[in-house]
Amino acid sequence: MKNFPIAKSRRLRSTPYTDRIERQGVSSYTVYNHMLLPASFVSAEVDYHHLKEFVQVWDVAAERQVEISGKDSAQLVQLMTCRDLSKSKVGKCYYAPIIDGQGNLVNDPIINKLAEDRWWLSIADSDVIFFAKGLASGNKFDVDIKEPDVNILAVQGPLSDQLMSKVFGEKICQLKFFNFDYFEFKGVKHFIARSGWSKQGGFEIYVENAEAGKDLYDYLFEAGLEFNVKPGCPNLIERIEGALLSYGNDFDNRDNPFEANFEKYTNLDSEVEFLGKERLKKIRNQGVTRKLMGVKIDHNQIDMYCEKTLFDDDNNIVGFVRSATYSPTFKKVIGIAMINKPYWNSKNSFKIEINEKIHLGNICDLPFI
Ligand code: THG
Repeated sequence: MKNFPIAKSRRLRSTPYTDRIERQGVSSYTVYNHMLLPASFVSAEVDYHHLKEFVQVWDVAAERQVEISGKDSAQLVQLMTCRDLSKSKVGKCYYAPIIDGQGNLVNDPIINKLAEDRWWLSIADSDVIFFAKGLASGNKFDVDIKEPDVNILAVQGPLSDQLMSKVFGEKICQLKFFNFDYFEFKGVKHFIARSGWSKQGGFEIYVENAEAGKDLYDYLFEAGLEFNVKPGCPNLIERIEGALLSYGNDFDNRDNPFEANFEKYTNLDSEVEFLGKERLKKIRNQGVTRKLMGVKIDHNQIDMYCEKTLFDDDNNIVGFVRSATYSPTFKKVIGIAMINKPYWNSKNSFKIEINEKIHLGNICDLPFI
């Protein structure tokens, strides 16, 4: 299928770093939260090998923040997620599914607890702010809800501790996974978490002052020369291998948290109140009839513009591939698929049509690596 350039406008928002990544050679964009999100620089495969060996700086400003503050903020945040936040602590980040009244998924943000009455929901690609405002109005909550101008820079890759300690000082190496703290660069304090949408390790800098952020961006490349730093972005190959899920690709509002393997973040036995709780208890008791699993396909190329159906030998539907890519590590196509229960045994094989030809594959557990 032919690719087309994307027509920019005010509605398709740029980031404070857009002119920089364009100078550095961004080669494709995707759209995320109505904002430009880089999708490749050299190529997904070249970017992938570099990410696994060195360190990259990513413009992930499209991971927007929904700030919820005020007297009833903790109650509203808890109402939106099936993860029990009653023992949550300031300074910690919580990966937490957002659920609607039907028990279906709305988003999968990282929830950052800034204070007992101030939260940032670092959202995936759906309009959580209107969901939050609707719930606040309907419940007459005393809260303030806004999208602050926060533009995240992620530093990802095995050399990220070395680069970050050179810029922010040794202390940053003590920061634990999914914790945040404030670190200074040129007199400006930045909110930094040890997190990021790769399995290679790293940090996310929640830049609140765009001018200071651009200065920091440039310095990361200057200081990173000795570590072979390059511009990068969330990498399709790396994130599928590590099974980092993507709302809108792997799961969406048709799916519940059990189907999306979010049991770990679904707490139905505590006292906290959230949307869809009774529905989710029913689903848990009945058990789900499909869930996300891995697939490996004996082929070297796949385009994913829509779900692709998997069939067994009798042409029964096995499931649907939702994300896939060629993996240079496995030397075949790997993907994340919604698999029907009769086929959960990971030895099952299937047929799939790619570019009018039938290929064979088999089901496997996630993650791949
Ligand atoms: N960072 C920030 N905001 C984000 C993302 C991010 N918003 C959008 C999107 N990514 C949200 N989705 C995810 C998905 C997975 C993870 C983080 C955000 C993730 N998962 C860890 C894993 O699967 O290994 C587990 C985390 C845990 O168990 O606590 O990191 O990347 N700011």
